[in-house]
This record gives sequence, structure tokens and C-alpha cells, in this order.
Amino acid sequence: MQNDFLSRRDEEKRMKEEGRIPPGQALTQKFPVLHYGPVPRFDEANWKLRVFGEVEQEKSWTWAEFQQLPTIRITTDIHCVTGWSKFDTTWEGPLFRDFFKLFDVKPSAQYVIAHAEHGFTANLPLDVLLEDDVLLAWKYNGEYLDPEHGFPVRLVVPQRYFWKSAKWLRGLEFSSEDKPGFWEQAGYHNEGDPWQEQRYGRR
Ligand SMILES: Nc1nc2c(c(=O)[nH]1)N[C@H]1C(S)=C(S)[C@@H](COP(=O)(O)O)O[C@H]1N2
Ligand SMILES: [Mo]
Repeated sequence: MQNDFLSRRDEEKRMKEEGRIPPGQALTQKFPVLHYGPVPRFDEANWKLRVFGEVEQEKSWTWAEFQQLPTIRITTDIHCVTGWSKFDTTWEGPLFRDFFKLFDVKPSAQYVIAHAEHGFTANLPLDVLLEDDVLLAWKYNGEYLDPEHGFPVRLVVPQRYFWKSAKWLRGLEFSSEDKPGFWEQAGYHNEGDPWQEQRYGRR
């Protein structure tokens, strides 16, 4: 009879062989909580999600309005730069690609800066957000997000290290120039592709 430790090691090895775990990452079954600063309190009366910058017209959604948007559910793997990966996480919310149809961006918009509570930011090329697996998620495993995991809304960008998946999202700024975000300014890689192991340093 195999003990749990050994079967987990076998599982990890199998997954690596399948090419599902990026270089330098180890699997976790837990759901670690990782962020800088305190967990913000959700103040529904004053909450808005704003779209601004290189858009034809600024727009914002209240929580009630935002919850009317059509949603999808995706199951995907996530990878944190500190070395943990988690397989088969299930998220639900509007697909960014659909949300993007609700306003017009100027042709100059090439980057998006996600703005979260307490001034946290993360920058991404618009192209990356337009992939078919990027969500403005409000549910995890069928339940509303826990406050520490980003309630009411967080970005989920599975194809980048998870620091780009800003929790407590409050705004999306469209920009003609790239603007390194919170961790990017602190020395994390600007692109953060786990498959290329872009952890630290700009390029
Ligand atoms: N607003 C905000 N979002 C954030 C962070 C943060 O510090 N502030 N940390 C990021 C990092 S480094 C990771 S790994 C994930 C962790 O998400 P989780 O706590 O739901 O696992 O959130 C990301 N989103
Ligand atoms: Mo992270």
C-alpha cells in the first residue's frame, strides 16, 4: 500500500511528464492566500468597476449592474511565482473578451493596467487579456470568492504568473504605453510567462 506522500509524488511526476507543470513549480492541493497589505472591506454602496484611459467613453458598473453580465465557467491551472501551482481551479464570471465588447477602445490601446483596492496595479498587454481564458471572476468552485481571494471581483489570467491576476479589481485602464504594475516595479518580470519562467528581471 502506498502512503499519501508517495502517491502525491507519483502524481506530480506524472503531471510533469504530461508537460502540465511549468519549470520550477511544485503542485499544491491547498489554496494559498497571497497578497500585499490588508484584505479590503467590500463597500457595496460605493463600489464601482471602471473602464478608463484610451476608450471612446469612460464607463462604470455598480455591483448590481456588473452581476447582470453573462458569465462563463472555466477550469484551469494557476501558477504563482513563489513556486506553487494548482491544477483544475474553477472560476466563474464574465469573460474579459465579452466584457470588452461593452465599450469601444481607441486604436491606440495596447496595454491594460488592472487597478485594485489600495492602489495595487498589474499591467498586461491587451492581447493577453483577449485570450479565451481570461475572466473577471466573482466565483470560485461555485461560491462567491472569499474576501481574501478577491471578493467581489478579481482578474484571472491563467497564462501568466498569478500575481497578474489582481484581486479586488476596481478598474481597467487602457493605455497606449505599458506601465509596470506593483510587483513589476518591485523587480518582477514584466511579462511573467510561467512556461518561459519569467519570474524576475524585466526580460
Ligand atoms: N490586489 C492584489 N491582487 C493580488 C495580489 C496583491 O498583492 N494584491 N497578489 C497576487 C499574487 S502574488 C498572487 S499569487 C495571487 C494569489 O491569489 P490567491 O490569494 O487567491 O491565491 O493574487 C495576486 N493578486
Ligand atoms: Mo504570487
